[in-house]
Amino acid sequence: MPNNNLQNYNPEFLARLYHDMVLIRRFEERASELRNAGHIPGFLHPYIGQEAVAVGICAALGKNDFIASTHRGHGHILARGGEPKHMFAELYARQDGYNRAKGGSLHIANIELGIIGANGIVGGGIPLVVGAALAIKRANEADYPGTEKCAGGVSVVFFGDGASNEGSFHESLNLAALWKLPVIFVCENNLYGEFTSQEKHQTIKDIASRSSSYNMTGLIADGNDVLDVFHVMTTAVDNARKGNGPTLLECKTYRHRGHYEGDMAHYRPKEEVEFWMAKDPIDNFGKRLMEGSLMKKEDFQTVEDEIEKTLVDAAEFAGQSPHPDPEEALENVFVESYEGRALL
Ligand SMILES: Cc1ncc(C[n+]2csc(CCOP(=O)(O)OP(=O)(O)O)c2C)c(N)n1
Repeated sequence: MPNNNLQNYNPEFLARLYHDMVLIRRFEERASELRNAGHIPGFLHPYIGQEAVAVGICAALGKNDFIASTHRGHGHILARGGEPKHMFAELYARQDGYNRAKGGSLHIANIELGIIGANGIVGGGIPLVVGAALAIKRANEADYPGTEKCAGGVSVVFFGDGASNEGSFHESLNLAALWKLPVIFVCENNLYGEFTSQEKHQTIKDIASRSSSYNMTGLIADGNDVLDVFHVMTTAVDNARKGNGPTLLECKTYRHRGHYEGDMAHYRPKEEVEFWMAKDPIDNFGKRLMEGSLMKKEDFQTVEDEIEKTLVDAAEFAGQSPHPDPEEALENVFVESYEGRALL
């Protein structure tokens, strides 16, 4: 069983974790610049500060697994293998975006990568992964045609502390526990739901404690320590794959920026921000890799240079991608007919 000790891991794996966290951070910084330069319409919800969660969780997943994401989802998609060029194209609302401009920043989905959708509806992804987990369970039991491809998989949802107050959260945990589904509910507790601090929107400190209402395993990880997240997630994934049912995994973390791009986040005390900035997941993991002689000073620059090139190329690709044809607007839109009449 892996743990938090660097020496227990393959150096390439550790370097990959570091790389992926830096990729997410630089992607988000560049997205913010591109939005301010007028290339990206709509809201952006930066993931900066929470990178260790997406990377640690996705590193414990395999090909047959599913994730669902949130309005703050770029990090999840990148950690699951999303390509920056198709992500920027989606953010630019262009044809080469993952969803041909129909999703935008908040709704990227890609079934090939096992991403069943990011979601602008807070808590919206939680019931979706319960459905995916039911398909996995049926596939494992081989009694339901069409589900073979997801056999052996697990289903994972990311959501925030705010979402853990919603009905969809409680209903989903209840059903997943009752049916012993292979789901991991990953709560990224960044201490704020929009502009409201956790103590002003719920009475509990540990959201993982809500697992006890559903007779479900609850675990807590240091969400700013990528190895701790990976280690705790591995336990949850093993349990789900063995048929032992779901886990509520709370990752304690912090977003460095405001709720969305442009929010100055004046509602946060200075000391709190300083405390969490000192726990920066990338700086601290980089220091550990240096101290453990797993990366040298020049290796960090190589990572930065490679990512810079990827992002410059990706933004250029997005800028050159055509705008979608208005004729396509109603493609992929499904509406039930009413008394035999199509509604569209
Ligand atoms: C159902 C629903 N209610 C309200 C909103 C408006 N809203 C957008 S983000 C957000 C806060 C979500 O907080 P949290 O779940 O903690 O996620 P975080 O933003 O911290 O990542 C709210 C209330 C929404 N998008 N959907």
